[in-house]
Amino acid sequence: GTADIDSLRQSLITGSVQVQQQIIPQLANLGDEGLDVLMEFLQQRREHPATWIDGKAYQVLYNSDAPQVKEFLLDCFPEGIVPLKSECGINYNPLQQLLAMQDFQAADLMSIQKMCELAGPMAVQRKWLYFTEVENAPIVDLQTINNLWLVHSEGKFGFSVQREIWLSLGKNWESLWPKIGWKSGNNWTRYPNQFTWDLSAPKGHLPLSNQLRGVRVMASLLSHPAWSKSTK
Ligand code: UYC
Repeated sequence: GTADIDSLRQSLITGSVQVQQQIIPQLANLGDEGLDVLMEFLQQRREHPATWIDGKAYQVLYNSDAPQVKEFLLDCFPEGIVPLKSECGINYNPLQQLLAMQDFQAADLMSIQKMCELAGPMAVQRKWLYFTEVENAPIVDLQTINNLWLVHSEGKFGFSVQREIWLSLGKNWESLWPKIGWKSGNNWTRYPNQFTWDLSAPKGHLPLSNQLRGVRVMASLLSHPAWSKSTK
């Protein structure tokens, strides 16, 4: 009833991240009144950079059929909650949509596609990257891709997450692979079926970088100035 909604609304606004995480799905199950609270919540937080809690609330709304929600999103968040900044006119909305739907497998492929677009038509045709192309990728674009992953994965997935783990392991690749679920013992995780395409995956599991041509591309990516504190 109304009392439940009011107390959930209060906890959503004032609660810890853990509390908020539990309340969002409860509101999602309460029909129009729950959706109203989630819309109000997103609206009120829009001055601040989106967090993964905003991501959770947005995902509920994005996946709702309610006409008033569709209108609200078109009005207030036509391109999602992460600013889709690009230095070279790349459209990141397809990536934001796949992540909002939590289709991590398609989002992973889309990320590779967008990284190739960043590098130019040769890379788009080739469908993979040289490490020099990654080195030259614009900071804002990489941050946009990364922020989309962070916000839509409870902060679990993204290049910056992989970088933190890699740094914590002294940049040791052989320690990184099992930690992020890309290798088990002597066996590489096989693409695509052995990867975990949901939030039960280990931290840093996605997005993938194919290691078939060696680690230099991923080394360039994780060393990119996009992730150094001073530029953020
Ligand atoms: N694949 O094994 N991967 C592909 C990964 C390796 C291989 C794509 C990641 C090891 C082949 C993605 C891992 C290896 C293809 C990834 C992984 C290997 C392929 C699709 C764990 C063999 C077919 C996009 C490190 C021992 C395509 C793309 C080709 C595809 C990702 C084999 C995203 C993270 C060393 C044969 N693998 N990949 O890049 O290029 O094609 O022939 O990393």
